[in-house]
Amino acid sequence: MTENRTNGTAPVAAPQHSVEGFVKEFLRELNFGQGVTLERASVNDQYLALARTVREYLMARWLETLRRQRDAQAKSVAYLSAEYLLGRQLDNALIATDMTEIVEEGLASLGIELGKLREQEVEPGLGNGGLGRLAACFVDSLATMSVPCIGYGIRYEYGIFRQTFVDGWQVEQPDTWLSLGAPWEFPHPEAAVTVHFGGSTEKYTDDDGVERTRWVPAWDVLGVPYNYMVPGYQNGRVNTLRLWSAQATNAFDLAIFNSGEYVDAVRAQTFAENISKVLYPEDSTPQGKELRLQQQYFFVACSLRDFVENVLPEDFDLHGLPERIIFQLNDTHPVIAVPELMRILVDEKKWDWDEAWAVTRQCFAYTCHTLLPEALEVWPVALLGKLLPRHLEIIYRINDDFLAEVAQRYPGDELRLRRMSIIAEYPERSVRMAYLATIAGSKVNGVAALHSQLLRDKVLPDFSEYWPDKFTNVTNGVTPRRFIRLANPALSDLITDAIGPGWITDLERLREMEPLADDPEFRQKFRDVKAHNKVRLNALLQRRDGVTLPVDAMLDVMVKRLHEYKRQTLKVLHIVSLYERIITGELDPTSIPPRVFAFGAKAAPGYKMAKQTIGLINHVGRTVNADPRVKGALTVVFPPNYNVTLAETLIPAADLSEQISLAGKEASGTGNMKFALNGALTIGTDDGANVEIRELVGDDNFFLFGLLEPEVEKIVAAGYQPSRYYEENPLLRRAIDRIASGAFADGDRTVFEPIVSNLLHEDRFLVLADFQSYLDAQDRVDAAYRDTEAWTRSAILNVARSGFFSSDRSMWDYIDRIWHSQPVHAR
Ligand code: Z15
Repeated sequence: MTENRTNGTAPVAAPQHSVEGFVKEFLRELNFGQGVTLERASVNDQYLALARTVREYLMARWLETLRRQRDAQAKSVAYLSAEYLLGRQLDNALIATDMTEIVEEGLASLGIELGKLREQEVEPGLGNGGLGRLAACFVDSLATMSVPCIGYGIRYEYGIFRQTFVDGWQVEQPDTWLSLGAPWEFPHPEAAVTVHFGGSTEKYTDDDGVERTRWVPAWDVLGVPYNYMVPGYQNGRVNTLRLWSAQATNAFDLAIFNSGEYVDAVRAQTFAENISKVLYPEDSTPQGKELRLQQQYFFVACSLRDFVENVLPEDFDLHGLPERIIFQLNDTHPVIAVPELMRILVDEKKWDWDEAWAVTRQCFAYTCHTLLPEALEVWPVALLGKLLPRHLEIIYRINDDFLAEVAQRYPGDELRLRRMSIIAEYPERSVRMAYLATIAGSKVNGVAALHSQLLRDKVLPDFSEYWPDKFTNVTNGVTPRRFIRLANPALSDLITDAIGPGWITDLERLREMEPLADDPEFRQKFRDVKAHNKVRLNALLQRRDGVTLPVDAMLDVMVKRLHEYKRQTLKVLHIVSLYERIITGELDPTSIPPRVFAFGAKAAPGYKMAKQTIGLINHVGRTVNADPRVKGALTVVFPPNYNVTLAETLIPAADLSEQISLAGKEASGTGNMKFALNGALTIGTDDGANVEIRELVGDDNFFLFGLLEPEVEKIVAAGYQPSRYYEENPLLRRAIDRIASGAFADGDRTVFEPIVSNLLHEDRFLVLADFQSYLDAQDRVDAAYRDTEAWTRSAILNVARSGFFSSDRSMWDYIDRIWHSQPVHAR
């Protein structure tokens, strides 16, 4: 016990790294932490005690990491993200500490099954989709690479809603992820930060006779930091994720209490706490709600204050800020940090404007994640000015200075000034956050090669002409720890047996497997792994949803947020077409490889068309699954509430990965990478990171279809008419007619009428234009799948050639092209 004591500066020691050491600590946590004996402990007691035990193993590393980082005074990355889609923590902590076997054995000696306790954890779903999951992968990689990083974000009390289906239609339930205890978080109420809102600004003359502006806010809230461990993979390092929770300030309460309005005071508290209450469930379609702007400013103001006052040493000269920090803006959600830093430097530290701007513009870099115009955030000036009057003034000043510069470079080019202004005039006066981010950022990057190109050419052409060197690309990646090692233990063991364990932190080494693609024995083992993963998936779906799937079928998977541009409808048309051809006797069901079509998708609760599509998938599924004429040949499954946890079992079992967005619309995609790395072949368009996947794995090992981006542009410019395709393609017509006939809605033609008429008369994302090409590609899939050996060879090559898509590589690229920071290694 004495070696666990500390004199206050030396870090604590971890419990003994042995079965006995673990069991002792676990029982101590059960008795003293949970207050129960082993025989009375519920599964939740056991899970909480286990989580607390595992985190003790990380604690010494965490404290040591923080100490070393302070000593090194290295440049840190502050990742500013409104979302972190973390997934379950227990398993990741176990692989990071290499404790899985010890824990399994230790628990077994107490009659407890580790698997049971794993299942007990509710994942923190503090994100919507790709953008939030990317943030989680990035902080994992930085910890594993020993790069100093703090992830800043919001501790939503309710994460992404839990999706249920009632009669096949999506119904949302609140995500009460905190209700059974939160063993992974460390609240620090004593370190709370005050954030101000509203009010007005006023001019005054300071002691040196300088004219200045100050903000006189109207109300404030407290930000309480909750720290989470971000363990590196078996490298003794633990970084920090700091999520902010909103609370009422005492002063705020007191004022109202003093007026005797008890009920108002309590209401005021709820008002403050609303700020971190719930994650906005829109992915790629911002809602422009005042509460959302409050959330954004809230977490950004807390984070800047925290970094400047707590992370940096006392008396740090902020002129040196760019040597110590880069704030990476994950999309425009945290861009209000730019005027906030200016406000701190100019109003609080009393710097000159130009001096402050010179520092500020070195401290930020901006990642754009979209090409959809409707996804680019704009805030009405009226709203922003009401909530953050001083920030609006600062934005105006930034804009005036910038436009003056542009006017100098392009004299008389009035139109250009209007195009490049941060302030849009129509349809209402508003702040274009992407422009502010681009002007303030030292760098601007897209998230895949094609996306970065289109960002330069289509979204920000004036800016890329003005600052050609500001623009760069960093192709996204995914963490191989969670998405291979943890999600696919069978494949991980097979790979490690073949090439050793180095691939887990150096994913390009998967290349060493390439020759094994030609080894029949290895191919058999690879197929055994897939088969095993399908059995595992089936067991999960049986437990979770009570469904049973055929195990010998091709597993064809489309999992991602429901969005029209992603074109789940195209997949439905494929299924309906096959179904229709079989029941009309045109297609012999035994002539095609049996397929299971799996979907996973949440729709934003207010997104009507997306919810219709969910209803359609479920109704088609119900009809197809109940029809004896296609039994065994076609099966549709749509487990509700697709999340990180389900992805971890679903993706390793997949044979075919559906990445079928309209070319030029999906910025990158990251699910596409997870599938390739787990040995699924992709059927996909020339879009986002699909382009790079295809280049790497090779044309023969990828099913490409659909229009290319420039062709899409041409067709749209010429006036796209979807009904033409309907009239000219009998297969397409038959599939659409079948839906229109009410065949999937008990004969009711009205139910899916909105989808049908949207396809025929609008079809913004050219589903009908790509239909035939998609069907042809699916025929190639069937043909390829029949040649088992060739298919397996392709699958192995997909794994071996996808090492580029590690988020470790993405992080090296950020360091290289954007951050110029250095790892801090042990000692
Ligand atoms: C989101 O998840 C993405 C973009 C957004 O603009 C928003 Cl608000 C949310 C996704 C992209 O759609 C996807 O293509 C990309 O892979 C992901 O971000 C991570 O960059």
